[in-house]
Amino acid sequence: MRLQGHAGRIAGLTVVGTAIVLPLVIFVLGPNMPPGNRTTGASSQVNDNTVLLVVMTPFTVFILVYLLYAVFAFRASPGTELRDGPPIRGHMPSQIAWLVVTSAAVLFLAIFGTAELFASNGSGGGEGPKPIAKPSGSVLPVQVIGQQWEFTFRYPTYGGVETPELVLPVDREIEFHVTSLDVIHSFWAYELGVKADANPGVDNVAYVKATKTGDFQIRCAELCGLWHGYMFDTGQVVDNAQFESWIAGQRKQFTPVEKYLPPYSLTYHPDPQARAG
Ligand SMILES: [Cu+2]
Repeated sequence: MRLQGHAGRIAGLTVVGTAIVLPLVIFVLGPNMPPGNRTTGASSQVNDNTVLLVVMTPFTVFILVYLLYAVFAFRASPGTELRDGPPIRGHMPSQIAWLVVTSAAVLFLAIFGTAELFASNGSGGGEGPKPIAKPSGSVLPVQVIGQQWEFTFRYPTYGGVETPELVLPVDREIEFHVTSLDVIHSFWAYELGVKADANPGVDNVAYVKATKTGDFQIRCAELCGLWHGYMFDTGQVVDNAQFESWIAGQRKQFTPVEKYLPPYSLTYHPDPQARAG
């Protein structure tokens, strides 16, 4: 068979394969992609992951079709003498097509990815101390402090109270300020779609807005010493009234220790002399 015959069949099989796989990717795989749809950031990550999958589906199908086609169509029948095929010295139409198609895909993803970073106020990975993509409107700042081997949380709007629990109000834009007191940690709240580095001396800002109430997992995602694996917790997203009563209770409970806390600050520098005793 002539080369064009093979190319036509491979192209046809790729189109048919893509038409079958694409709806499965969009309607079955896409909605089940991590990290779910409990926050605006998480939903946006699911959308972006789905778009990435949709763009790569035709390429993946093409490669698999090509591989399988080659395995079956170009198989030497038993007993034939093995010889090289005729040499191929360039094929301008396919070279140009490949360059145009892959460049278009990569450029689209670069532009789409950049636009999405702004649309969802960062990727949930922390944008450093001076975020360039900010939500409009008011935010509730919540500080996340990593230390060997637990997270604590400070609420500057509520007198800088520090608590070992993370409770967030639903439908409010949260501005996490993630930092560390000792080594490098990583604040990972899977269901919120947030995974932000917690580095000593650094204020790492990440935004999130929970759209559903419920529990979420908190883990340290940076190997930070002996009890790193012990550094996990469960956080809660609750409605506004529950949040207000919870934070009032925390302020009451922690008032006696408040005088020992340093004033609220975006970073803390523990005094090693004092720590050494
Ligand atoms: Cu840690």
